[in-house]
Amino acid sequence: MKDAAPQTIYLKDYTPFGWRVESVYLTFRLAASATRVLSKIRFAPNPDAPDQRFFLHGENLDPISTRIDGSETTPRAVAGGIELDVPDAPFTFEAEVEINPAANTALEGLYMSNGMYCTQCEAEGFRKITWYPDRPDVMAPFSVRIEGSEPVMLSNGNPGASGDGFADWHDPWPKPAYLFALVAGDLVTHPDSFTTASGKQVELNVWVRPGDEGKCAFGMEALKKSMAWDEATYGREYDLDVFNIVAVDDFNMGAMENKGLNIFNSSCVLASPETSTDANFERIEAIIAHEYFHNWTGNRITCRDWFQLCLKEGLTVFRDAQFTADMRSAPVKRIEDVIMLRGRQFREDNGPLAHPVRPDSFVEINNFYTATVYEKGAELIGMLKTLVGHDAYYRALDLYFDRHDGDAATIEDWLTVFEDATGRDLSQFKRWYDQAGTPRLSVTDDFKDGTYILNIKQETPATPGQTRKAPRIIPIAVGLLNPNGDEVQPTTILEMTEAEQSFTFEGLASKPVPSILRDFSAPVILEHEVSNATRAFLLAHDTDPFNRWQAGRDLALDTLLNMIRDGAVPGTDYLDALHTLIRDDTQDPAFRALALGLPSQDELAQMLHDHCETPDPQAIWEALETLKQVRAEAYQDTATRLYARYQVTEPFAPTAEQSAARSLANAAMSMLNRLDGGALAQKQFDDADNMTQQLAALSALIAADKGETAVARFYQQWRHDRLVIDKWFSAQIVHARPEDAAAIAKTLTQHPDFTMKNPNRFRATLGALAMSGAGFHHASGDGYDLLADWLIKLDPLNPQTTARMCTAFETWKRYDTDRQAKIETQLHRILAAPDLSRDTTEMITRILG
Ligand code: 0A1
Ligand code: ZN
Repeated sequence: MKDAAPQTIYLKDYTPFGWRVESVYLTFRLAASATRVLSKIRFAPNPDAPDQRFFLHGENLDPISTRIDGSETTPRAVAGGIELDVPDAPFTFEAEVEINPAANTALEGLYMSNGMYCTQCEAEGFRKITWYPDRPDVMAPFSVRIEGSEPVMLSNGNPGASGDGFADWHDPWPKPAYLFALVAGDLVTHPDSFTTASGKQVELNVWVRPGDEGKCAFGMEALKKSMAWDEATYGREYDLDVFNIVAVDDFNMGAMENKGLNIFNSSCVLASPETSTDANFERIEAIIAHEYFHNWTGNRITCRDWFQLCLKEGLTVFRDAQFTADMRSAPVKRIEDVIMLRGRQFREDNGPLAHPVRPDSFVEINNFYTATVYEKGAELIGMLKTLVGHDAYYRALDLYFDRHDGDAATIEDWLTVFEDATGRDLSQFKRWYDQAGTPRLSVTDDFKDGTYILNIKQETPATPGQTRKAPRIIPIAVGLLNPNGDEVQPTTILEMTEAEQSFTFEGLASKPVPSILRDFSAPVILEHEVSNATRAFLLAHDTDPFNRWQAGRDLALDTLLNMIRDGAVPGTDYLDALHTLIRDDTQDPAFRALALGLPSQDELAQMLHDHCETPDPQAIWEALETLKQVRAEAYQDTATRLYARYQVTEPFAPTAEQSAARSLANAAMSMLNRLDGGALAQKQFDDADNMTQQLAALSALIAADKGETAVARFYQQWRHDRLVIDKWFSAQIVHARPEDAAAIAKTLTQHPDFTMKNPNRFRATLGALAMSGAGFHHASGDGYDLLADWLIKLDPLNPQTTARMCTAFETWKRYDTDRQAKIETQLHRILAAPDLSRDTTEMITRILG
């Protein structure tokens, strides 16, 4: 059966499916290149959607037989599936199809990874397994029999009978096909159990390939913490007898929340101190939580159609962020999330791929698993919570779970729940879901006779297909400090609803220093002329940790922009204020390490572009290098002291406390690395007994051009470990000098361990190049050329990963005409590749604009 021809799908065209699915019975006869899938599906007419043709999705299926109520029938092949004439009453559809998991390199549907069978059905992968109404609003209970010789054979729900060559599974909870999963292979488990609040015992497993058993304990603990947290915070209990997690090496995304059988990219679940960094541990804990939380926000309540994706993703990202904030440090998590939001989502919102949190059309839904849907979607939940308050938020969530359990819901349903629970009119808030683009808030202030006035203007630039934007409701958290540093106005939420609005604070003795957008209370760009002295004051005195960090970041940005624009030398305002902070051992070391972090090359390029200047990637890279050098020289003694003071002497533990100490010590090490010819980094590399220390040292040595021996030794030590070798690939590219990055990446694509069939390895190499700033954007155009070469090669094998990586080019209009011309040539070259996938065609077309 041929792929459906590219077609734009519109939210406004939604209609329910004409039948309900009462039950699904599937039998899988596993064979690597010829798996048979037998289905028996009970359909009943849907009185709410009469008079439709009976259509089932299906792609790349070899039909063997089809029956309706026991009688053989021949379906009509149509674009994207089949049509059949069916009775005007309940009926049973039976089919047998053959599929070829071994040939499935797209990693959607049923495929093989290292000899293991596994599935990925979100968003539209189930149609590559058998004929089915593959849409999220069709929910049904599934019973599955797996026949094969694999030692472990898993599917969703609870286990049923099993014996020689077969295993049965039954999932009592109605679910859409995208949550279907099957895994079969030679797997071993790290088992455990959890007793729910109501006393139900749940069997837990983390299934991995033999040899990886030692990397499961952390993930299992994260799972148990997540289960307990969701009970304590949202009153949500788990609802099956078993919860299985499986690690798979070849996976397009991070992980997948299939009911009762979560499948993880092995990089997002396997962890050990020797092979995983502190950042890996934190991320794994968050992703395990995220997938587990989907059991309620995604599975029990799913999405009516894919336009509503943010309903499950925004809410679940918000929930996992709350979890991490509770498990670790809330300010650190908030700062990390905002850095990520600005780096990925603001970038997206400001370019040709900008789209609303709830898009209204798409060609390929896989292209909409974006930072806007996920991360901005989560920010919207955070704003709602701020607007209605803590108690009302949890009241609304209770109502949501009560009212919509078992539903395929919409954003309208979600907002109605909040309106009903709080009595608030949320029609203006809904604009956040419908309007793309990042609002800009420009702020001026006045002070007279004890009254302080903040004048705020909101404006959202035009985005593709949306030229005019209506004002949104924006919760702006504000506090005021008096000039001696005391807080005279604790955090209060200003609700901005107009395009321009003034907010008044009375009874002040002197003009206060405002702290605006505390805790980053809305995903906006704040423009407020502030002197560097005021920023230094806020860095020292603000009671809001996010805004303290922001003040330091603004100082760094101002310093860097002046350096880039006219070669200015870094000012003492910044250097002194930062020095005071990092020297102060009463301050959280994680916060100090974050304050030492610098804006990325991409963020600086974006800033210059926002100011109508053309960013020069090389000049940005050089300014960052110069500033790092100046800081290293200015802080040498402090760095030496901090390095010694924050060595962790206890055995490695992936805790927030130890991670904080290591991050500050490593920040100190990378400063000293600029002054000592790599001696300290080399020593740390030689002595390291954990990956956080080893990788930081390796990166420092590469950046200092002293990495040759360490690079070779690292490879010898870790050549057997795929996930560590991914780090080896990317470190060499990310820390290379700009003029070398493309050549190094090219050489690495010729390394025997490079394979484009494994998305992690592909991303570790070509993705690292795409993120290397001045390396990717080197004036030679070699970076663009190399990436395009490989995207063209990857597309026939794996369209989904190819399309995602096209985003490397989304910022092309920022740059000078020479670079633009070079990128445009590559975009057209990709577009001209024969049989380019629907995924990549849509992305390149949108990027070209
Ligand atoms: N729903 C998963 C991630 C995921 C998204 C898309 C996929 O294929 C297009 C696969 C997985 C999550 O949010 O974790
Ligand atoms: Zn998710």
